Amino acid sequence: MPEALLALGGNIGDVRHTFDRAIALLCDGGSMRLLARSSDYRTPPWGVTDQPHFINACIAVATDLSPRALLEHAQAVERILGRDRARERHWGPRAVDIDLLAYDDITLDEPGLTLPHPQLFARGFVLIPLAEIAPERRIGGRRVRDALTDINTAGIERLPPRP
Ligand code: A4P
Ligand code: MG
Repeated sequence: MPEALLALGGNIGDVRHTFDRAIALLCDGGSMRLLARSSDYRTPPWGVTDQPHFINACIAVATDLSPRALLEHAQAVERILGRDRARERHWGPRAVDIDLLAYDDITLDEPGLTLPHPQLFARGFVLIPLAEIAPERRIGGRRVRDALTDINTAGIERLPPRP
């Protein structure tokens, strides 16, 4: 079955609880199965810096959804959990953002879906949790663990598991 890597981020509400709900909704026992979940990380806001810190995490899933269907499923889960794109700023605060980082070794550049995710290697808040669950994975020819050495990871803090 194909494998996909997803990134979760948010900075409104009880984000860690929202992640639990997001993962339960994404992997509902049907077309997606959870293979791995990183720790949650507290990360300084990137892009727009005058906003609360984010929580970020990554998951690996096995799925028989196509990449497009997976993205639509993830966007439906965002909406269920209160995300309203029409009312947010680009890079601004949100309850939960779910990005598709990679889907097997598929390369795609279509309206609304680019794979691998174009910003993947620029963002410590994505690469650090990803390196926890898939350090040896090569994406677009680069090994995740190696990509970590090129980026700024200042201020990113791994959170202990919740009780
Ligand atoms: N899209 C294309 N390819 C993909 C893909 N592989 N995965 C399209 C997901 N989406 C993809 O995304 C914009 C459009 O990208 C979608 O319509 C989708 O079809 P969006 O989530 O609606 O918009 P956005 O999130 O405001 O923009 P963008 O560029 O995705 O922003 P980010 O990267 O999500 O930035 N700082 C920290 N520390 N942690 C964060 O998580 N997140 C942001 C938001 C800013 N700063 C942050 C964090
Ligand atoms: Mg996004």
